[in-house]
Amino acid sequence: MTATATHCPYCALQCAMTLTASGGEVTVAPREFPTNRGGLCQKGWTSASLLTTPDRLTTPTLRTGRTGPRHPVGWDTALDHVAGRLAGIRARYGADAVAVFGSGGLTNEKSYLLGKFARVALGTSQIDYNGRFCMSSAAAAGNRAFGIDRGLPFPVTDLDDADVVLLAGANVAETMPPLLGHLGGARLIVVDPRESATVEFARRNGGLHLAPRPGTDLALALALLHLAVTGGAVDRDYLAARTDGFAEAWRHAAGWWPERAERVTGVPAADMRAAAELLAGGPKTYVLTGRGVEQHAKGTDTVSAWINLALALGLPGRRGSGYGCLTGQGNGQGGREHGQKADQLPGYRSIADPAAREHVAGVWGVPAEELPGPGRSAFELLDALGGPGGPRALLVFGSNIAVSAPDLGRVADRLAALDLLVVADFVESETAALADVVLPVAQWAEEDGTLTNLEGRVLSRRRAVPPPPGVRTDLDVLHGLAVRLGQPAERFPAEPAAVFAELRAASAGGPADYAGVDPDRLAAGEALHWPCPADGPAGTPRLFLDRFAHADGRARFAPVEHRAPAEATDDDYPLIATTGRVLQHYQSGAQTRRIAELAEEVPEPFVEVHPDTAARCGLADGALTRVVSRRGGTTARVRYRPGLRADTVFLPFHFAGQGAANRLTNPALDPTSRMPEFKVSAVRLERVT
Ligand SMILES: Nc1nc2c(c(=O)[nH]1)N[C@H]1C(S)=C(S)[C@@H](COP(=O)(O)OP(=O)(O)OC[C@H]3O[C@@H](n4cnc5c(=O)[nH]c(N)nc54)[C@H](O)[C@@H]3O)O[C@H]1N2
Ligand SMILES: Nc1nc2c(c(=O)[nH]1)N[C@H]1C(S)=C(S)[C@@H](COP(=O)(O)OP(=O)(O)OC[C@H]3O[C@@H](n4cnc5c(=O)[nH]c(N)nc54)[C@H](O)[C@@H]3O)O[C@H]1N2
Ligand code: SF4
Ligand SMILES: [Mo]
Repeated sequence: MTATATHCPYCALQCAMTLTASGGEVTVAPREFPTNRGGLCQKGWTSASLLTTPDRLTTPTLRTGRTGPRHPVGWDTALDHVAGRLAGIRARYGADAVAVFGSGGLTNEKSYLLGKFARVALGTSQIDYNGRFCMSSAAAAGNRAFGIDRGLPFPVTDLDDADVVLLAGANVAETMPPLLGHLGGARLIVVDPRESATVEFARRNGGLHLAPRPGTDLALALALLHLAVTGGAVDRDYLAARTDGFAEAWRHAAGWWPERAERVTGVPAADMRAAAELLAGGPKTYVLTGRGVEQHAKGTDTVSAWINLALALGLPGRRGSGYGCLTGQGNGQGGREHGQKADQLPGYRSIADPAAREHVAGVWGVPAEELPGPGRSAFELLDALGGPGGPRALLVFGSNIAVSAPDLGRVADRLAALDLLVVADFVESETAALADVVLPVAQWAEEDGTLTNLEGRVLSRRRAVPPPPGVRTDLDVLHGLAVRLGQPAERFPAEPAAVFAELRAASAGGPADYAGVDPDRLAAGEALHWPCPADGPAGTPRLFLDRFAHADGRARFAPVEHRAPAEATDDDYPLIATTGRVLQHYQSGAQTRRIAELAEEVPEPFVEVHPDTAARCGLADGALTRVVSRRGGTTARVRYRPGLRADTVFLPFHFAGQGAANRLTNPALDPTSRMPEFKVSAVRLERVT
């Protein structure tokens, strides 16, 4: 029996657990750690059962034609085939004809090597990742306001002492349950069109629920800023000492008195006043945002509006208060720092910055002028596949885009237009099912690696069991392909420790500096939060206490104005569909739909509908309905939800096929972050007979 201290495979809270392997079985036990304090959610508890799932992939498979079944082949055959096809497509159409899609679920080492593989071994600019669908709006708004993007600029345990916490578009009771252990002492203000599990939790502690119409948070945040100003809650000394741009931001908020915002958002002005009063009282106050405010065609400006409110109240950079964005995927934070984003090089450097290119090219041993420039963002990349001037081959690592991308009908057409689709996964995801080549890779408990949690703290995940025979790691796959594409073997190490050493050098001096993240100190469990420069102190648990990260050290208000969602309701599509998560399932469901205990609890697609709305549509609780948008339809079972706005329905996006919520969703993109509008689609409900 061996016990291994590690962390959960799923979300950004990265709860600590001990895995015990004994006779082919692996058991999970929670482990004491500041973020989870010995707690785990149901997904964490059941996570080990995926290690022995009966449909685990263990043999590479490929087909030579564009259709027909794939056949099992040896690794050499599979990698030779992929490398040969990639080289051929590149020779014929140019390097940008090959594209790569990565993931915030990958370890830091994988994210780093994937970005290097794309830029150096493939020479392509066409790489982006699923984090574009996840936190890119908060990242853009954070960079704009603070000059840096770290989800929480303070440790989670700081929340323990909070008096008031505003949670906008975050349902942490289902998406990070152990986080509630840090919120029990605070009055919560939850902003969500639904009476979510988090709202129920908030109510037990005298909290408030503001339920805006989806896509109207920007107006709500402007109104709360308006009330902060008219109520005298603005911290004028802080504004003068630490910020710029308040006057411009106020010019917009001045027009958003509460009664006007009530007409747009549906939130009673009295509730806004109650929230403003709570926020003004504090004194230990936090504003936290999640995907509910980000996944909009104006997500960046919406997050900026919430940051503006936090700045006006003087919260960021003050001990015991702050603004933070709740990162989503296991390595959602690290995954956006090491170069798998279209515009980025390791260390959170810009690929357009000549000095950054010189530094990273130096570490990689290639001429800087050979590095490609910025590529397309995730949806734009998917939308270009197989089209004129678009990529003709796609490699996917750690994402199930056939379920999780917006407007799935359109994405399916693009995937079908490719000459070559290669997917590395450990199960036959819906995306793998479409692939020409599927490469079976190791899972989280079968390999070593580091991740960076929602607090910017770097953690070690450890190998607890060997992968099944025949399975390779993602790093092995990248190594094998790079060598076949003519790269020197030592340039693409397959050992996580060697990759991490290189990552530290590549990140040195960048905003996300990992140079001082010493593996021995990590292994000893030391709390190392980036930036962690080689010669500096041991990491930075709290940012902004003295200065913000802009060159002048000051934070910036963003002059943002409300605007309507990209798509309007009308007589044919009278309701708004919004989408999100349930406790039992993770993302596209590729993992959790295979875990019996979770699949039994939430076995099938459903749509939450207010009983009055359901009655108007002639739909009983439990009836099947077809939810139809201007792009497509999905079939789901009606669940009465009295605590939901009557103009809104909610669908989880964890299901595939006819029940996939993303058949409905609108790929309207935020102009800055290029985040799609997952949270607002105009729909109608039809009866299914
Ligand atoms: N169980 C579970 N946990 C997860 C995940 C998972 O798939 N399952 N995924 C992880 C990942 S990658 C992420 S990104 C996080 C996401 O974590 P959250 O952001 O908490 O998740 P969501 O359910 O997408 O959205 C949160 C809430 O936003 C609300 N909402 C919808 N539209 C609007 C709107 O216009 N305004 C406002 N204010 N709210 C709105 C929804 O009703 C929902 O309750 O969760 C992480 N944890
Ligand atoms: N409608 C709607 N759509 C959404 C969202 C929403 O709120 N509403 N949220 C968006 C958000 S925030 C996110 S983060 C995305 C997530 O959506 P996806 O990117 O699809 O994420 P997962 O379902 O986690 O897919 C991970 C896949 O990679 C595999 N995998 C896991 N770990 C590894 C690994 O280390 N290596 C390899 N090679 N494979 C691995 C898993 O088995 C699975 O098949 O969905 C987005 N889509
Ligand atoms: S909250 Fe997140 S990290 Fe913790 S056990 Fe659940 S899924 Fe895993
Ligand atoms: Mo996410």
